[in-house]
Amino acid sequence: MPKITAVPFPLDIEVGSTALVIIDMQQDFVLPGGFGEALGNDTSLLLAAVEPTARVLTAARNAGMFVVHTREGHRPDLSDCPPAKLTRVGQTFIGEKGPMGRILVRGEKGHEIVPRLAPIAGEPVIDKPGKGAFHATDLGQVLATRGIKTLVVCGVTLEVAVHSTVREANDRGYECVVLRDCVASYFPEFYRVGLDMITAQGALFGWVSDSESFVDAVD
Ligand code: TIU
Repeated sequence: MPKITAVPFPLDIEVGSTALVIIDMQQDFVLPGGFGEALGNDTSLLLAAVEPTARVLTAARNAGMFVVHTREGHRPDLSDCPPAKLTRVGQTFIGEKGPMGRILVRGEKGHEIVPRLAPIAGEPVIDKPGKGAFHATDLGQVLATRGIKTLVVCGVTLEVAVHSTVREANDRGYECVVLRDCVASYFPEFYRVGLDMITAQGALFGWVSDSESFVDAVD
């Protein structure tokens, strides 16, 4: 069984019971003109995660590993967007028109996954209204159907959707490995501390590894 080098200790990852989960690598977060920039962030910080994730995606596909993509966004009528999310601190960016279409709305350009990481046939795309990928989605069912026990997690942002998903997954009994160069944050200190919080106290939420170790493990 392949073993992946990781912090705080190496982990066995059986290809057949492991899924690569790529969280919210959408234009709305990673490119200017979307939700991330509307919130006042420098989106260029997130682009660093795209190429390492592309290498991991290729290795996973070559190994025959199950791949799942997620997207954060809402129905065009915003009926699945809680008022508390829509109007947080007086901000009403969600549903507004921007250069990539209506922000965080399904079917709009900004909602799409960046072309470099585009899903292919056989890779489920989980549309989620929240930050965590299990909340109000069928991700648990999709993973259970495949007998998945371990999640290798990439995506953005680390402290928001990635952390929410890893915490949800950990409570559901999955072992989660976050690849440090395949996640990113708009805030360098959140990136550093966000990774530490996953592995602290003996992998309380999961493990942290990197793209090269993943590719080596499944090669
Ligand atoms: N704002 C921020 O850092 N992230 C989000 O709102 N969503 C995700 O992380 N996907």
